[in-house]
Amino acid sequence: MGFLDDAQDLLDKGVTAAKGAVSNVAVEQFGYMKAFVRMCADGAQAGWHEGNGGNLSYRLTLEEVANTRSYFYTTPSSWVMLDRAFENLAGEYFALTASGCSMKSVALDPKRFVGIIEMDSRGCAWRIVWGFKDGGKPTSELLSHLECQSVRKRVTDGVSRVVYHAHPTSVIALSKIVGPDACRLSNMLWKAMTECVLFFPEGVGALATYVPGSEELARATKEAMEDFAAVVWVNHGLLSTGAGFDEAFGLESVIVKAADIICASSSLSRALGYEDAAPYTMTGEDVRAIARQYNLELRADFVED
Ligand code: 2HA
Ligand code: ZN
Repeated sequence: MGFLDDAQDLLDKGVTAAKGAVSNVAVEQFGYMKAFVRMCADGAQAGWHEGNGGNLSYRLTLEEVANTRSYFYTTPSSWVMLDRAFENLAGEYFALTASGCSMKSVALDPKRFVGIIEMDSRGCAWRIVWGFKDGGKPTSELLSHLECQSVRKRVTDGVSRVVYHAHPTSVIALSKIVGPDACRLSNMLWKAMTECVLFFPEGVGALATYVPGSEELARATKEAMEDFAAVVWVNHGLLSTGAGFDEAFGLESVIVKAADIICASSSLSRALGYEDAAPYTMTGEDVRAIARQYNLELRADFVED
């Protein structure tokens, strides 16, 4: 190789390295990616993500895609076919946590533990355009995320962008007692504290025990998400959705707090020898009164007195 060839080679490598270095920094500096990474850390800090439990997805806005595009891989991964088409997700881009990653590690190396996928023009295949460095791939619950993203996008006229899944102890404990009964679960949560009906007047869905990551779980979740912004997976955890990161995390936090209160008050009442688990708990009328005052669309047929 002559001097000129060597020089060109160095130049090519330098340009590639420089672009890589810039892109590493840049995508992580975008507001949506910072918020994504912070939410993973917040969930881990809250104790909702033992081991590699939980996952997060975010549907990028057109502006975010335009700003991020120059940092996408020159050669994206090959397309991965899905079993069905998600027509209303055609051409969308999603940031997702990586399969097997621990939420507490996401902030340490976002380009490894987060990736961005592009959906093809028919919504029936995806490919990696950024992140998932060192051979990573999207969360094992990718199908559930796509089903939720698709339904929530439709029922909220495009407003919903975040799907968050965590394993909060009290919610899983409560799910063992209540089971897959959305009406009973919603009543218990609404009546645990006044904040609940303000956050989820439509109630919370509840699904039976399914194999994590399975098509059956994704399909059942899709049906529940037609009616509810949050769904409990019995014996497994909780999914919350929202327009932005704060909204989805806020919804998750309110449900977890209500479940904490139910667990705490029932064990306190037992310890004190009370017959009733919570003699002063809210009534159906208390729930209706809050909904009336704040003009909320309460799922009135659910409310039990
Ligand atoms: O391990 O939470 O539901 C990730 C999960 C699967
Ligand atoms: Zn899980």
